[in-house]
Amino acid sequence: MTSKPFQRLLLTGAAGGVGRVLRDAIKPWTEILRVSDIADLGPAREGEEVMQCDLADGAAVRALVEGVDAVLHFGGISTDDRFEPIMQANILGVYNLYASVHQAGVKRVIYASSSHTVGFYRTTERVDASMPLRPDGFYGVSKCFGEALSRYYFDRFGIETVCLRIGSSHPQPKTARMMTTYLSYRDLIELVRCSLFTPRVDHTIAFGTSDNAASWWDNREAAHLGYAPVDSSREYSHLFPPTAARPDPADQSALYQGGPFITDGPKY
Ligand code: 15L
Repeated sequence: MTSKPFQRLLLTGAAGGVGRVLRDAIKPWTEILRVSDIADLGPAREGEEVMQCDLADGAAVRALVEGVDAVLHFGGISTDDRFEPIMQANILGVYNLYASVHQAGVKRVIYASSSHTVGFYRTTERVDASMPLRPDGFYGVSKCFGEALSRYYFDRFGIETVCLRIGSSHPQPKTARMMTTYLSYRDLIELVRCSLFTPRVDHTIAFGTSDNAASWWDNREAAHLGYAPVDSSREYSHLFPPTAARPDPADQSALYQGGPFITDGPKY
């Protein structure tokens, strides 16, 4: 019997849209997959451990991380919201995660960041990982915190993180904007695989999109991951045909990369 590359991986946020996809996809890489969410995950499948967990509960997160080889952190709130729930799930939650990772001696985290860390760049601009953060709401701000915290844990303790600035990972693009930000599930899995298996990643920030016709993001600083997308939003161009019409200058959401996130917040 051949053994798998990892003994135990932890996937947080396993009940979410992307988490459900990863739950199936990463199982072949690990003897035991520990899955977690604040929501019910149902019974453990073969080779799984299920641990329901509120990321704001430090002791629970400490137990969650114990004994794992690496963490895929996809838990927390995945869209804009009021500050209080964002603070609990995404800010306190990611702090609890890194404090636990440090104390448990875990060496690598794959962190689901977001393109909303830079959503306030205009759609006419091209953004790379070295450019200043320009979040487009409390959600984006919380992801900036996670990127900064993971940088600190790398600089101080050498704990490696790949921050994935995921565009829009859905079965297919749902809006014209997502023709640029689309990340197919197949490419998402490949990006996570590269992030986990590349021998040395230090602290990397990678944009997560498929090979779409248009892009706002320059991924050269993540080239060492060897991520090569195979899908493209082109196959959905019949749903959102390119148009020569200029965006309405009064419509802020059409002018900035964050799209509707720009104008949705702040929520109080
Ligand atoms: C995100 O960060 C959300 O998690 C996702 O649901 C999408 O809405 C995506 O951004 C987006 O920008 O389309």
